[in-house]
Amino acid sequence: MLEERNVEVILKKKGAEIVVDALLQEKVDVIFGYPGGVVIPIFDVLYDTKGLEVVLTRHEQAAAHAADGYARVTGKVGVCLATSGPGATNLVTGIATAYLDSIPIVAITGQVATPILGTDAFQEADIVGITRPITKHNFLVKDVQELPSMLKQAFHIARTGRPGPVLIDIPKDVSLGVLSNYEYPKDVAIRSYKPNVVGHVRQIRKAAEAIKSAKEPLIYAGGGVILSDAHKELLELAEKTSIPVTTTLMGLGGFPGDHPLFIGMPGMHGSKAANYALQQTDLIISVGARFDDRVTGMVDKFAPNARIIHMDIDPAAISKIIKVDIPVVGDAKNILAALNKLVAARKPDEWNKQIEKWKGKRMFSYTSSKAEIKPQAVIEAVYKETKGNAIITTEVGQNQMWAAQFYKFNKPRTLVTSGGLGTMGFGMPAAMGAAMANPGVPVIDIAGDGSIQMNIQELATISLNDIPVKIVILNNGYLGMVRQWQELFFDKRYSSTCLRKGSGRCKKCVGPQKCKLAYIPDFIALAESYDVPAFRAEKPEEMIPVLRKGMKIKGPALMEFVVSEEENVFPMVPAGKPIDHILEG
Ligand SMILES: Cc1ncc(C[n+]2csc(CCOP(=O)(O)OP(=O)(O)O)c2C)c(N)n1
Repeated sequence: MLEERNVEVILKKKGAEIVVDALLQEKVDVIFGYPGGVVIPIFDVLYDTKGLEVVLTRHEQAAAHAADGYARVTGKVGVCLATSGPGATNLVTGIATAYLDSIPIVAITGQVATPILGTDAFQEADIVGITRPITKHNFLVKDVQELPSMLKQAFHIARTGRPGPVLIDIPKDVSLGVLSNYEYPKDVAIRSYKPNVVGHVRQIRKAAEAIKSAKEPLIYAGGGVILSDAHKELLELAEKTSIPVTTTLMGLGGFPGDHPLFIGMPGMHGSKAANYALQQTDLIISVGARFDDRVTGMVDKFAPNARIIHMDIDPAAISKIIKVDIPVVGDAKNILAALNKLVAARKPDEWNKQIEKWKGKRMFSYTSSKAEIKPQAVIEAVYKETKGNAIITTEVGQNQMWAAQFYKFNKPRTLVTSGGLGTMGFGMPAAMGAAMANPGVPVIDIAGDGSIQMNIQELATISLNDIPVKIVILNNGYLGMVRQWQELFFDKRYSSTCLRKGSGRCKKCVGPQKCKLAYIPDFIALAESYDVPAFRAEKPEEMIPVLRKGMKIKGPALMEFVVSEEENVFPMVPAGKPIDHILEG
């Protein structure tokens, strides 16, 4: 295998060669990066390395998101590479995004040479210091001797336990330094880092007993189910016990979205059924979910009647926000497999009937229109056209919530979204990573007109590398989600949320209906300038034809849907309120 990948077994290697050899040994097949003075040695080695593709993004933030998207859809470690100083700091948002969603990436940064470290040298930034709170671990390599071991540790830490981003900062003299007895370590032993993957048997038994005695149990699953590939075990538990399932935004796809036991996601824009069920249940079976405040609302009023079983790989997540009764620390797949053997079967009963009533015919609804394109209708159409066989990435805002509500995620790793950090500009670069990892699978970025502009330069990357990403822009002319909050809680004072020409200086926004200012940019002209085919739909009857045109294209395409400007995301629980205080629009 190694020969095939062009790895020469020689003992004497330069630091830069060691970095690339480590990538090959870790089975990395694509990295996303941007060059600069101190990383030229590494890019130079990559120049003629076979079996490892390098994608030049147009911004380092996009490189980090692309590595993240690649990791989310494959379960493998994504890799990005940037130069020192501004290159490294441009990675920060991408690293923090991966950190909050527990995504394994290794970020490699160049650094100024060790003798001038700490002197405010040209393009020097203390990236190890800057990223300490947003990485699972980070390394500054001070000597080429340490490089092989630190690279090995970086990959090991990123992918084991609760996954997360690891940064490795390599000064230029280390990349150029020579090691005469190089060997890539086979194993790592890191003192004080031993993630517990097998849940404690006694705790699992207690969980099984609690499930048996519960009258109104509810499964609450999060991103951990997807990260640990525990979806089959989760399905088995739910079907054996007939317990309804709610998944967080990060957990969507971890349980089939069209399954009768699925009751939607909970929280701020969650389904009524999920929120009412959480408020009434007497037992929450939490699997790899972390009780984010977008889910709990007011913590003191959250799930007042419930005992809580919390299965999580990270002991620090237990009782961090909500006090837990039965903690089970370990890998969700292992724990669920053990639990499934112990748990008693349960038939649907009054509780299931009650939940069916809350669920109603449709978990989410909207008023359709013949006059204007409704954003929700676009998402429904995307689901219909793809039959659910696509990877959906999102930007952040209303577009993200409508994608979560109106697209049914039936398989794990089909939704790629920035849940924890809520990073606008995430979707298109993440889609690049997802598409590179999954040739042949349609990858669609659902975008807002604000978010897409945060990394719009990546149209160049998808165009020049012919990465077949489809971009669906829901253009409402506004930073919609913020405008929604201004409408509901700030008396329609639309301060700095209109994206029209000249609007930045409007001190009194007259509102979307009356405003006659022109919209810029012209997304179609912009995409075409990057040689990306682009289509616009302005009326409902244009929606399906435009979608079909864009989807039919082999390479990348952009589809803009001019949607109704004042559409809001409902249901909505106002921030900080108990989750059964639901606004329905
Ligand atoms: C980098 C970043 N800056 C600011 C925000 C705050 N924010 C959340 S949603 C949103 C509006 C998004 O607007 P748009 O992309 O047009 O999407 P829409 O809500 O209209 O679908 C903003 C500004 C954010 N999440 N990320």
